[in-house]
Amino acid sequence: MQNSIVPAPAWVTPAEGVSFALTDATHIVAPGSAAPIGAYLAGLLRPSTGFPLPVGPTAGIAPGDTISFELDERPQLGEEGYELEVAAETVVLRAHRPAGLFQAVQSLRQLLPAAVERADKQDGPWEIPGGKIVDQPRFAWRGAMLDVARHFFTVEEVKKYIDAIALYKINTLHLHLTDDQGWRVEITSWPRLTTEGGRTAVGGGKGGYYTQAQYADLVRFAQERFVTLVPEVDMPGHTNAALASYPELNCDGMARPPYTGIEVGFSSLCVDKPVTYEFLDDVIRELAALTPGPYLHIGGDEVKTLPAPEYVSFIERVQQLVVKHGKKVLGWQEIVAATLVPGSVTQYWDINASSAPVAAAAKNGTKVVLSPASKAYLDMKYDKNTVLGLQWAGTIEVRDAYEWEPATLLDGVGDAVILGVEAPIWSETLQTIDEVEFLAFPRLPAIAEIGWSPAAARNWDDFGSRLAAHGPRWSAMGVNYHRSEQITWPE
Ligand code: NGO
Repeated sequence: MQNSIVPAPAWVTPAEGVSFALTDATHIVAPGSAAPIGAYLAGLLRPSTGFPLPVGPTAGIAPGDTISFELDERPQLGEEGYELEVAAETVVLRAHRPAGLFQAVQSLRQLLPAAVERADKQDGPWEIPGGKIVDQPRFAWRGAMLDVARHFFTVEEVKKYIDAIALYKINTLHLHLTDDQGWRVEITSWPRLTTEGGRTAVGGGKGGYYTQAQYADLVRFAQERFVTLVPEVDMPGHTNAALASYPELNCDGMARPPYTGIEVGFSSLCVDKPVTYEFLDDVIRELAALTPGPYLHIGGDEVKTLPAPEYVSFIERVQQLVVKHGKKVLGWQEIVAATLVPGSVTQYWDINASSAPVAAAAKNGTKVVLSPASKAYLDMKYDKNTVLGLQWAGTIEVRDAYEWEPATLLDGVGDAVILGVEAPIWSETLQTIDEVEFLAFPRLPAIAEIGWSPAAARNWDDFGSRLAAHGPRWSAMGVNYHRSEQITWPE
């Protein structure tokens, strides 16, 4: 099984000379809770192959020429592990949980020619190399983050991004929903947040926001792809859009003017006013109700205008609101200054700050998601000639994004306390999803492999040659990418 699967599976045994051919007689067998995943696979394969690919609970009278989904009893495969066996007559995808079957589909998909991703009918043959894969993730959290606050991205654009990240077994999409320049999710009890605070964007563009119905639609779309949405409402800083929408949220009772620049650190909620906590109680309650996942991200980064004790007591107060509404707290690394409730998670990002407080929090049980800005911030330029993106954490070529090891990144933050890795894209310089994709690909797959594959299976040369095969796949999917000179692209 010669393969270019990204992230690299844990264990692959090729069966030389064996292959399975997808034909107009192939059936998909997907009983019980595997049925929606069978339907998802059929939906991926039908447009380009033109085959009918019926999906049903049993193989019927002709057991050959089938792709079968099996949920099995063995818990060893965990939440997302799977086995994929490709023989001449059958393909079998096996997992303990539906999420594992979904991840198996992503591997299967990558074993087919890139043209399978096209939206219109293509010529075959559609051969899948024979062999067996046994695979499971290293880390539970493999995330991407999209900043929809600095520039707004529509529901359709976000869906396209979800489809592209799911191909790399990314299982979390963190949406940075609010910032100085815009508030992007409807809060029905505070409508001006979006009707006023949603109208701006960096550079003075028209902004936009998701109604709760649209947000719920995004949640559902992501769930169908086993991606959990993590909503972030940034606080107490990065709040100018809220401060511009409601005068009472300001200490002086005066609404702030809208902000369309890209400075950070200047805004803060008024941490002494009771109305601030009534406001946050409403926001957190409404967001929690929209969120099936366990985490709400409270931001907490870069508050330059508050004395440290006020910041700490703010975070400690807000975390109680998150708990009250049944969720766990996630926040940028600054929140570790506070005493966090058990089960909280912090996100490391700031390479210029000491990581000792993060290590100390980890020692006390706070888990860590790693997004080191100099490796995982996909809004950094590839090199000095990249037109899009920022540069404050340096430039990040594909190899830089790939060659780092989570367990040795920070002293005192080892495998046991690392929940996973996440690749953020901040959108100060990005106006279209095309531009987002340009920065995400091919670096996002590098971060995905760090999060999924066993450390011992990772190797730059091997990754580079597998990654090259994904260029034609992105072209077929209509996904923009950077043709990095570090990769020998096939076309
Ligand atoms: C920082 C800052 C963001 C910027 C981003 C740009 C964090 C957590 N806060 O990361 O507001 O958009 O850098 O790279």
